[in-house]
Amino acid sequence: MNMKGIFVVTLLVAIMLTPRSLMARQDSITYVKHLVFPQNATLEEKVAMAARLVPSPQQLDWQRMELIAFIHFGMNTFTGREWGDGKENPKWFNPVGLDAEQWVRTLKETGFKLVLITAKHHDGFCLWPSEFTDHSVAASDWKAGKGDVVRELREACSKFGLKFGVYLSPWDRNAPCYGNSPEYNDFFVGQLTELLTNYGEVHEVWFDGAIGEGPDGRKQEYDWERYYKTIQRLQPNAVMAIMGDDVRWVGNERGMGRETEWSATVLTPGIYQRSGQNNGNLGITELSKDLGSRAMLAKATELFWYPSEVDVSIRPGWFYREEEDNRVKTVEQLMDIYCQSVGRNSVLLLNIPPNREGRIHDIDVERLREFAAYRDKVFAHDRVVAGDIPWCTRGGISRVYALNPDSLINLVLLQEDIEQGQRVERFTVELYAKGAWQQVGEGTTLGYKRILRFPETKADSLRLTIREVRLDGNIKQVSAYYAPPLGNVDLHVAWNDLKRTAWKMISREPLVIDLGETVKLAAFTYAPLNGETKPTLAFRYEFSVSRDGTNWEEVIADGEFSNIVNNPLPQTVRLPVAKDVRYIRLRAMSLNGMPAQIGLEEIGVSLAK
Ligand code: FUL
Repeated sequence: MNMKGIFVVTLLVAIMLTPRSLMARQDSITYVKHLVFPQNATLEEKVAMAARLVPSPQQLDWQRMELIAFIHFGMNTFTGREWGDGKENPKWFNPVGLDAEQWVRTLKETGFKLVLITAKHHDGFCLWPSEFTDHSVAASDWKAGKGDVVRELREACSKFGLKFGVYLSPWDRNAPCYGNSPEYNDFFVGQLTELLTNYGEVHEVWFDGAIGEGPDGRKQEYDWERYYKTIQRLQPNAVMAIMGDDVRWVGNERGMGRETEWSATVLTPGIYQRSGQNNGNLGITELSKDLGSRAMLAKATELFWYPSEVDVSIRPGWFYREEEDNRVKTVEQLMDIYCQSVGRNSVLLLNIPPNREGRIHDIDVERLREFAAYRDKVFAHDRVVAGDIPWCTRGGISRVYALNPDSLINLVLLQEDIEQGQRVERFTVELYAKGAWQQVGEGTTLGYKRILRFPETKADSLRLTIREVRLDGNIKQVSAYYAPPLGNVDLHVAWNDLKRTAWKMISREPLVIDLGETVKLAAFTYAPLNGETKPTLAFRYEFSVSRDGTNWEEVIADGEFSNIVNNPLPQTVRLPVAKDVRYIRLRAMSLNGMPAQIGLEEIGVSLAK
C-alpha cells in the first residue's frame, strides 16, 4: 500500500471512530426479545436501549393474528363444573355429535386466526389418547374409546387454514404422581411431547399458572426450564404463553387490557428462577398497572419483549353450561372487549366453549357472526387520506391528516411499527371541526394497535401529536372510522328471588342467614361484590340448611367456587334436591386457607318454581 492509501485508510478509521458515527452504529442495534441493562446505565441510556427492544419473529406473527379462539372443552362440559377434581368417571365424556369442522368453519368465517384447545384441564382428563394416563378419551365410550378430539381439531384447522395451539394444564388433579416432582415432570414432558410430536405444527402452547397439592399434600415443583426446552426443540415456531416467556397474561379474565400497555416490559416471566427476586425488587406482579414506565426502567435490571394476551370467555364461565345460553356476551360487550384488548396493544383470546353434543351452540355462532359483521362494517371505510404513509418522529411534533370531506367519525386507530420497537409514551388526537381544533383523545402507549373511541364528530382533518417518545417514534398507520351505536341490551340476570331487606345475618363466620320465611330452596348463588377479586373471597365451602336455626342439614360438604379469584362472577350452586328451609349457613375458606369474608349482598337464593 502506498502512502496515499495508508492516509485514506487512516482517515476512514478516524471517521468511523468519531463519537457521532459510534452513536449512529449503536442506534441501529436492536435487541430481540430480551436485554440486560449494563450496571450503572443512566436512565437515558436505559430508555434508548428499551426503544430498541423488538419482538422475535414468532412474537410478531402472533401479535398480527389479533384474534385467537380459545376452546374450553372436556370433562367439565359434562359435569357443569369450572374445575374438575380428577375423580370423574371417563365414561361421562361422550360428545356424540362432535364436529370440529363446525367449530373451525365458524371461527374462520368470523375472523379468528388460531384455535387453542384445552387438551388437558386441571382435572387431568386428556382429549387425546395419552399413553401416560388412563384418564383420557381412550377410556370413554365416545367412539368406543377410539376418538381423539385433538386430532379432529388439528385436521379441521389444516382443512380450513387456521393455526393451532394447545393448553396443557400443569396442575393435574388426577395424576397420582402429581406432587412427586421429578416423576410428575417426566409425566408432563411425556404428555407435552405427544402433543408436540403427533399433531403437526403447533403455534401456541399455553400453560396456566394454577398450582395445587399432590394427593398427600406434597407441593409440585414444575421444571419450567425443561418444558420450555421441549417446546423449543419440537415446535420452534410456537409461542409459549402465560407460564412462558413469549406471551404474558394481561392479569384478569374480564377482557380488559391496560390503558398503558408496554410490550417492552420489566416483568420477568414466571418460568425464570430469578422472576421472584426480580419482580419482588420492583414490587410488581403480572397484575400491576405499570410494567414499563420510565420509573420502572430506572429500577429494572433487564427488559423483556413480553406482550399481553387478553383471555375472556364469551359466556360467564370457561366451560359450556346450558343455563348460560341466555348470557352469551352481546355484540356491544364483545366490541368493548375488542377495543380494550386488540385496541390496547394486546391479542384477544376469546373463549367459545362447545356444548355437550360437541358443537358450538347456535347462539354463540350467531353472536360471533354478528360481531364479525359489525367489525367488517366499522372497519371497511377508513376516513383518513393516506394514513398508511410511515412517519418517523421525535417528541413534541404533530402531523395533520386530511379526512374525507365532512367525515363523521367516533373511532381512531393508531399503529406503531413494532418491528422497530415500542416507543411512543404519550400522544394526543385532535379533530378540526367547526373552524377549530378540539382534542378527542389522548393516551400513553400505542404499540401494535391503539383504538380510541369518542362521541361522534364531523371533521375535515385529524392532528396526531406525539408528545413523548423513546428515541424516534415510528408511526405506521393512522385511521378513523365510524362505529354505529349498538342498542343497550338489558344484561341483568336474576340470581336472587327474595328481598334481602327481610333477611337477618345471624352470624358472619360462618355466614348464617335467616331468610325471614320458609321457602323451597333450589339453588344459592355467591356473587363477589362488584365482580371484584380480593384475597378474602370464598373458595372452598360447606353449605347447610335448617328450618329452625338449630337443627342443620349439611347439603354440600366439600364445595369449591372454582376459579373465583381469576373470574369473580356469580357462581350458582344447585341443591341436589330442593329443600324447605328458612336458615342457610355457608362456612367458607378463602384460597389462602383463612376464613372467607362474605357479605349478605353477595348471596342470592333461587326458589323452586
Ligand atoms: C385459568 C384456569 O384455572 C381456568 O379454569 C381457565 O382455564 C383459565 C383460562 O385459566 O388459569
